[in-house]
Amino acid sequence: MLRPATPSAEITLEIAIVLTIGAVAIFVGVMWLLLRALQQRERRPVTAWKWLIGGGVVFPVVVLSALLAYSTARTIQLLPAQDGLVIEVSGVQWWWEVRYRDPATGREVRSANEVRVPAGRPVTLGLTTADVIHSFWIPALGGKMDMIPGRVNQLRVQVTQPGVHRGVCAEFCGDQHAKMALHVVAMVPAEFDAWLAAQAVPASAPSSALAQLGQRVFGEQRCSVCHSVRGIAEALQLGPDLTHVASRLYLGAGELPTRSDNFRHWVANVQHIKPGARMPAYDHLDEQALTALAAFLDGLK
Ligand code: HEC
Ligand SMILES: [Cu+2]
Repeated sequence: MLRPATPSAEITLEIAIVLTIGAVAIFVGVMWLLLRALQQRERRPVTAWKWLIGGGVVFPVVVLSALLAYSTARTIQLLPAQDGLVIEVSGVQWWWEVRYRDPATGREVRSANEVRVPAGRPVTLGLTTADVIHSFWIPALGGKMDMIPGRVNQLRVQVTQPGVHRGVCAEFCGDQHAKMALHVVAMVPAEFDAWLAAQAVPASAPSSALAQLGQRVFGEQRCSVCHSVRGIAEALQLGPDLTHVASRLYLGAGELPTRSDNFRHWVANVQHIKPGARMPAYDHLDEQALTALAAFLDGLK
């Protein structure tokens, strides 16, 4: 929050600072008057009315009206311009589904746990949920918005500079609520366009023998009931789309950095890493099957 990455977050921070300084100044003033009053022995009833009217009516009306006018004027500037780019983010126990539209074909491109945006361009995030109420909160972007069943709430953001910002679910949503992080990755616009075009492409068939074995294990173990790998397996979307899973920064909603050994660790120990997660652990698989699965997943760049 203290390092704002969007113009709206800067405005929010400025309002917070002004209000805090005002509150502290008034508090110190009141305490000073209180101290003076306690020290004063003699009573002077003549000035009491002045204090009541001045300090009790005139001062609060003037100060609160000024602060109201200021914060209203600033809050109106919070909304960036509307732009064509819309990204849908859906909260799921306990991860985030992210959907883009491919500008070339108009088709939907699914990803997870990571919202990529072009820096400097306004983006509208359509926020909803697949199950219970979640809350989308990226402190550096300002604003926190609930994700409510059957509704799409809009959050408009414009990230100034390229960079990565971490966020969390800010509404208790069950067992693994605390392990439900997501990242906003702001990219140079040209890189973003290239990235989105690459995400829209289906997964390519694995080339190494190990990864090919991994793809077989993926089919045999029925991972494809829950996970789509576009071009290889179509699923019910109960779990994150894995078409380009290896190109994401983290696995399991911010739990593990994406690395080959972490794919293996995740698949075998998901119920230790995120107890209660809606994916069974595959600790019964042998070394070779796990290594092959990891090679297959790691190839999904
Ligand atoms: C019953 C549905 C289901 C099955 C079957 C399933 N998964 Fe999952 N998987 C999930 C869910 C749900 C998540 C998200 C868990 C979370 O982060 O809370 C997940 C997450 C993952 C992730 C992390 C993805 C990311 O972007 O964070 C990987 C990798 C993964 N699964 C691989 C597999 C593999 C490999 C198999 C088969 C051996 C498998 N899954 C079987 C539901 C399933
Ligand atoms: Cu949540």
